[in-house]
Amino acid sequence: MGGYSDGYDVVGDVHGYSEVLERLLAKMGYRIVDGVYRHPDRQVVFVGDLIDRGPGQIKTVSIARSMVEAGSALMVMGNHEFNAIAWTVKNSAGGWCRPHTEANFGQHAAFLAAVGENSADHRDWIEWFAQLPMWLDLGGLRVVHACWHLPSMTKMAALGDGQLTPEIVTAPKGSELYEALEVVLKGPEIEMMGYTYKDKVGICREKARLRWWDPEINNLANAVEIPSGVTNCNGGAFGPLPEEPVDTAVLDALTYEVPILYGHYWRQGHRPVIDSPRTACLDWSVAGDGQLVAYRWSGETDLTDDNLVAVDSLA
Ligand SMILES: [Mn+2]
Repeated sequence: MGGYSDGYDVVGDVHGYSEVLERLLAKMGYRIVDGVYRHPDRQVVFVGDLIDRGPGQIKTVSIARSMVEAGSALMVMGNHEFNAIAWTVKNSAGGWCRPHTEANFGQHAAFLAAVGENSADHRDWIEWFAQLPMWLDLGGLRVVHACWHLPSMTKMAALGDGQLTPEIVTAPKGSELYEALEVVLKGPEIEMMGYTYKDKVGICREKARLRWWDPEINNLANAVEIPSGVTNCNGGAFGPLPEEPVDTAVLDALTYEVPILYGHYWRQGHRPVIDSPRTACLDWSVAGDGQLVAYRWSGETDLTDDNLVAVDSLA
């Protein structure tokens, strides 16, 4: 087996679009040898969210798993793999860790239908998801599904050294452990200092997504991402937010000394671009007629747009 000395090809959220994944792997020079996609001197890293939404659920996870087992890929857990696990686990109150609501079922229906809920195959895939690392520190490169956030990672690592544990899966909503998992797999949010907005399903939000990937953030106005076209919770125009300094504890938790690659954020646009020389999102909405994107990293300390490779979802 090769030494993969030339670097990592980090692949964004696939969400069951196996045919698009196969086109991306082929474009990067991966070929099927003994039933497994391989490259003579590079290795894939999946950022998580292989499942839900698309037409090739089992094909997608089978491609990734065969590559991981053969050593031609690594993978971190996405929030969709975590939710798939939590869907099958009861909490101490007797309910499901991932509540079986209509909305949650809708998000997970394509995978459940493809695998057969409660089948032996279903149990086998859940076991495989459960042993995935929640982040990978590859020396000169860090890979995580949503956010590289040291305080949250430290809390979880104290239990499982970067692996999921039953305590983390069953942690009650609002607990420190629950919040730590949310930050790493779904991304951090911060309070808007009394400002509110109504989200697309009509829920009043007092927190907004933190633009953690931007090393320049320093005030409320530039630190949060607000969906376009929202109103405040009284129905009036939202914002503008004040340029008030953000809590230094929020900023101190972020780190940019090594490039960080992640998915999760449903970026859109004709051409993928990096967020900064140390941060790049690889989720370009393949499930929304967007693109499947990889970053081809070969040891550089500053990321560049030139190393992004994309294939269209519709082709
Ligand atoms: Mn995703």
